[in-house]
Amino acid sequence: MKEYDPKEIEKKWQDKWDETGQNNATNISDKPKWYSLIEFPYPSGDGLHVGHPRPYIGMDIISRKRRMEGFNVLYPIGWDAFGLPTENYAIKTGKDPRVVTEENSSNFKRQIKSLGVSFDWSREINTTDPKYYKWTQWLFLKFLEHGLAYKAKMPINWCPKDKIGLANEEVVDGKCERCGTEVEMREKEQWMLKITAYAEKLLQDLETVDYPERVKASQRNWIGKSEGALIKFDDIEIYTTRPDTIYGATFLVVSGKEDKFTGRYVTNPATKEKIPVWEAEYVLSDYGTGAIMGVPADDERDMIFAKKHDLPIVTEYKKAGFEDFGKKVIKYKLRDWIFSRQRYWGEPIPVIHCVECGAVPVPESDLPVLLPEVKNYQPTDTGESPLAIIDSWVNTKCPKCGGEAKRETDTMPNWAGSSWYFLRYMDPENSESFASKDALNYFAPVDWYNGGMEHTTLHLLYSRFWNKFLFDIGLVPTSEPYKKRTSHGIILAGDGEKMSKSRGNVVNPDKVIEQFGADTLRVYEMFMGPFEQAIAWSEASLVGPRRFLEKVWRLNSSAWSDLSVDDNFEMNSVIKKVSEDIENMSFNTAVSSLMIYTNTLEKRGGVTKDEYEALLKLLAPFAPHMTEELWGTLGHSESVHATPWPAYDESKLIKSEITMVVQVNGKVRAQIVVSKDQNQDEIEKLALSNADVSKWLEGVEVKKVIVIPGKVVNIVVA
Ligand code: ANZ
Ligand code: ZN
Repeated sequence: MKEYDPKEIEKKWQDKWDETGQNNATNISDKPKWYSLIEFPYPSGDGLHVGHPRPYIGMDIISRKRRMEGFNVLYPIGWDAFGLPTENYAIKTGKDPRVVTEENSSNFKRQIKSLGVSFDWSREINTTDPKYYKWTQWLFLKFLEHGLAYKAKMPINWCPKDKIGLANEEVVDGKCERCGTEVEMREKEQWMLKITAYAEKLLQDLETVDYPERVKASQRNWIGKSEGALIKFDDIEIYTTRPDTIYGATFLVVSGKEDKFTGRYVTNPATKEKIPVWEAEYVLSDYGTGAIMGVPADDERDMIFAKKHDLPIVTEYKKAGFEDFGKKVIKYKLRDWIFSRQRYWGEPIPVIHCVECGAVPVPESDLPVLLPEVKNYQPTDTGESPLAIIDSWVNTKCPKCGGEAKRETDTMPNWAGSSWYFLRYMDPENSESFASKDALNYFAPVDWYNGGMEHTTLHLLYSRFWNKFLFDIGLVPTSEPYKKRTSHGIILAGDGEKMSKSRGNVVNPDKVIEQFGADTLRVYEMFMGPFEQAIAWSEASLVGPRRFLEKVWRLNSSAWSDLSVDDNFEMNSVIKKVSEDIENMSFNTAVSSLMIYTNTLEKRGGVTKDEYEALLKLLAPFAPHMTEELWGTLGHSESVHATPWPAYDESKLIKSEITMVVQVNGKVRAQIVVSKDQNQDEIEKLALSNADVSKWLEGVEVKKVIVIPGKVVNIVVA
């Protein structure tokens, strides 16, 4: 047997798998379907860093195991390629963003392929491909048709550096999420999607999906439902979640820029007393009615305000019933989604403005509305899209009356394409519809979706909204797009910081593969720590996984031991452990049990073929290339990835003999081997008669013997 050399085998098997198409899902199959999904990457100019593949490898392990379990597995990939970095690069270099996207995505593709991830490349999609965005535009028109897309003059968050309007979700601590510049407010006509119409469904249906509690909590929080009452204090209406405290309301506050007394008084409808009306910043203008009743006795912020301005505080007051005053209402913090961007590199919004007919949807037969070629991608300071200055594109005929009309020049936000991409994968070539009914009925919903925590209130909420709307109008078969969601932790650089080009701490997987091979990189990324936790990269730690793979390689001998490994506790328990760990994404503990098992086999100096084959199968999802190579050397002609996942025998999981520790007054004095059917009395006798134990019992009185089955015998002496 030759030495382990990943260079000789990895590329070879990747090409072979491409050739056989064994990683591709079929749309018609007798097998049950399984749909694994990762968040498709934005193909940046910097290429892949070692953090990108962590979720790909994790879901690859799930997907490969499912194939071995007999599923027809859909595990697709594509490119979420509209967006600012490409556009900004195009502005700087004058290069066409289409060319930039093509270059970047082919580099990403090369890199991902070299990792041996079992993606179905036959379904590769790209959100910037007109064949794709035709359907993004078509779906937008469905929202328009059903009154869920509308135009409104909105105060928007404006980033003066990126020259782009931002959704609330894209503003972090008053700063642009992308570049960190302080955000300004501007008034602009914007296209809006009415996600608020789905607030209740998005909230309720969280009960029906398998998401981590922290993901659910953050969606609930973002939707921000509260039940309260609208109560009129003369002509000022307030919103409160505590109408029962109305007798304690001693002042009223309306939203304002600074604390100030307006000079006005209104009547408290419960006490009939005149109370002062104040303005203050702590009352938000866009929540509730923008006015509150001040109940200092029960609300902390009101108390601080009352003390500061010497307002009356009553601590003893009558409690009102929830229903006594006013209308009961439900409020949500969720706001409608600003769906316009005044930029070039996005899907044109397929609407034509006619003086006579107003906003007219582009007819389906004229889709896609192609992005025109332009010379200048620079956004304008007036806030208009660069498309607005291309007269030949802007000026068109009204589809309704044929009169002079102008195209909408806003484009969609970069969240558009990712709001429905999981549907397109089911039927990516379809030119008649976004996906056929058959494909949708067979593959939907996604069975398991892994992605980052940072997308919980953006992409995850948006795509649930799109899917729910499409379900309601009968276009998709399930209301929820994803059955199960998990999140991975990010890989930090060796210095514990986030990997970034500007910090110069980025690790390129190409280099790691060159030095150690893709299988070692994969095993290392799964072994380095708990999958859902952030963890720092360590170059030095790659050696361990590499040695482990070499050990597995060396165990491959033609002289198989026929040694009867009795009831083979080890093999059955490693199968059980790895099978369960994979389902729980405890990839690190799965790898470590495989390492321990390999050491056991090596030390024993005799391995049966059954044991070795089970080891290769269990390792196959983690190290697909080397296990495939070794499987072939055992004389198999089929792929290891097409063999059945190993089963374990429950009855063999109980060891016939167990080693127990014997303690005398808490100190370990001996180890005894007992058989699994020995009873407590027999074990006690065995312990007391052991030579290493009995010498500690001379001349003392044994007070108590405690047997903890399978573990310890504790002898207490006086
Ligand atoms: C009286 C009161 C008494 C209140 C009390 C709370 C406790 P959530 O649960 O977040 O919906 N509120 C209403 N509108 C507001 C606004 N525009 N800006 C700031 N605060 C506002 O909170 C609802 C509560 O927040 C409301 O109930 C109101 O104060 C305040 F012991 O009314 B409460
Ligand atoms: Zn018209």
